[in-house]
Amino acid sequence: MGPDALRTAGIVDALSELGHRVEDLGNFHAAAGESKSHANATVHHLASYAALIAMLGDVCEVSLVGDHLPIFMGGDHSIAAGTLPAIARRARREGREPFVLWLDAHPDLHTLDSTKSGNLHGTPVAYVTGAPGFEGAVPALDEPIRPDNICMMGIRSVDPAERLRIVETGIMVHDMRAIDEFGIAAPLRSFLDRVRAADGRLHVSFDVDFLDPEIAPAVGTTVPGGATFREAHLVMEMLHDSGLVSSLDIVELNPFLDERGRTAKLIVDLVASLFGRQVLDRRTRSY
Ligand code: HAR
Ligand code: MN
Ligand code: MN
Repeated sequence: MGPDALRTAGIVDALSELGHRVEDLGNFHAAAGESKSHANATVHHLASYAALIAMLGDVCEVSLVGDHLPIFMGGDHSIAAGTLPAIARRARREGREPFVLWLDAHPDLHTLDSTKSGNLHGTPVAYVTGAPGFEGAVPALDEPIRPDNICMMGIRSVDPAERLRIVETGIMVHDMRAIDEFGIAAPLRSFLDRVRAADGRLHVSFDVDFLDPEIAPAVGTTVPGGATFREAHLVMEMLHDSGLVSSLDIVELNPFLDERGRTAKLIVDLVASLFGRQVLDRRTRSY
């Protein structure tokens, strides 16, 4: 229901008003398939996860054409296990490196073996970076995304196995403590400088629980102490100014948990900031 809530909250009009031509390809569903068991018995919906990844491989081929900037609206963060490999394929066809800005309370770095909840939306980053244990269970990756090319922000809920993977892989993680101390602009600017220097193709994966639940209650896994209204808008405004973003996921919005659509409305406003809505017509400049 997340995508329909964003439509109702006016995502198409908001983007059109900014001068973009918007094409809504509608909803896609993965065939549920036979159930698939795993040695880790907590893992559930594995067949649907595998089907989702395969289905998104095809959908992404259709939407990652020309200079289109696709917005993949979930659903939960499992969709990133399908969008990221497709984006990486497209980047490499152009001779470029894929880069990912991961905005989330969680690093989603569990493997099928390490997850304790069995919730597969906690695993996409492990899968796309080529962590072991996915072989045979889900479609094989052509080529993993380099952990060096991933920057995470807003992180504040990390399980022990994920902590280890962060150390092992060297993924850049700006947790909320770092953002409190240094602000959100400096680490974002330094990541964007790296993407620009590498002529990288940048994908933004936006989990609604990146935001503080006081302003965005409509998520299943609320974690207090998230990004504020202005921190989130600033990220989006800086991303727009950078001109580097090529694709976007919006995930984990659960309208059943919303309060009169206010989370959906906030997300639409944030997407509008990413697509060029400004307070004043401000030239990009540094101070
Ligand atoms: N780490 C937790 C688990 O594995 C929660 C991860 C899934 N929730 C998310 N992901 N919202 O961003 O159960
Ligand atoms: Mn997530
Ligand atoms: Mn999350």
